[in-house]
Amino acid sequence: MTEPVVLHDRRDGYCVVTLNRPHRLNAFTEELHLALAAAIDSCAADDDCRALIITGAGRGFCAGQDLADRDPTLLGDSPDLGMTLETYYNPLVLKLRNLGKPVICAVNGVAAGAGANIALACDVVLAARSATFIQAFSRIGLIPDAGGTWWLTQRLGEARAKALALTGDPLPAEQAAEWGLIWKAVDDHALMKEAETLAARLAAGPSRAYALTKKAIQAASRNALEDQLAMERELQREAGRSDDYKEGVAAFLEKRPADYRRKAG
Ligand code: LHQ
Repeated sequence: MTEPVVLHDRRDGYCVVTLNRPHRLNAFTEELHLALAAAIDSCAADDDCRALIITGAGRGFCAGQDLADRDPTLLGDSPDLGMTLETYYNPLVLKLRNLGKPVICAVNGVAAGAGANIALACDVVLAARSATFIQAFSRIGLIPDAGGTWWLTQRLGEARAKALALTGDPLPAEQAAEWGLIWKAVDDHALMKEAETLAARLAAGPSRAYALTKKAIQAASRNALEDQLAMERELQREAGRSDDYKEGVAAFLEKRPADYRRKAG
């Protein structure tokens, strides 16, 4: 029996999705794209899944596009990589950004090419101290994709974005955290424990507020302050009408922990 290319594990309140092509450092094939998209969709549809962890099996997180896979390369003399992005990578980035639940990426090892940029599309990125982020594209005559030109420029500024993209040099996890590209670098052996603790904590939190927070923060970079203030007003109006807000305030006043996972009613 062949191993599934994506493992999907349901825990109490959250899901763990593991890219599972370790012999190829979990590089993306068409099959992996389809399985990952299905796993994220299943998390989206599952009310008991309140947070998602994405990680990789083996010593790498993801080496980007599988350069030996049929889809992008065997399209004759003039392959249309734009079509590959349009069909697989761009929808994946938007699926992660639009998922109304926190997505934690546990970067367990090297994250290269589109593998680095899919990690950076997640909401909270934790990385093993030994992991590196490599904008490997320039090594093979491509430009950063899967949002790479956006994440790097937004988070690091043009100087660092350009140097990382043009050189393709590995950025160690600790440096990535110091520069604000990711949330945190943690000891290798502690990575999954830390990701799971965070996922459990977020799964117990106010899920509606998390979804709205994600939406507002993602809109901030394209909004003028006035527009962002207006958006906060609308989203806060919505949050203020939620059961979670009622529960949060009641718990505060009653000096007890809030129970956001209770069933309404
Ligand atoms: C791989 C790969 C890989 C296949 C390691 N493919 N086998 C979008 C649209 C359409 C098309 C094009 O691309 C894109 C976006 C992209 O992602 S472009 C960027 C694609 N990725 C890369 O260029 C990275 C290629 N990999 C590497 O540079 C190295 O493998 C890194 C630096 C990630 C890790 O190096 P090492 O730790 O030394 O590992 P390794 O190179 O020995 O890799 C282990 C095995 O995995 C090896 O196979 P083997 O049979 O020799 O054990 C590699 O061939 C295989 N592998 N990446 N992307």
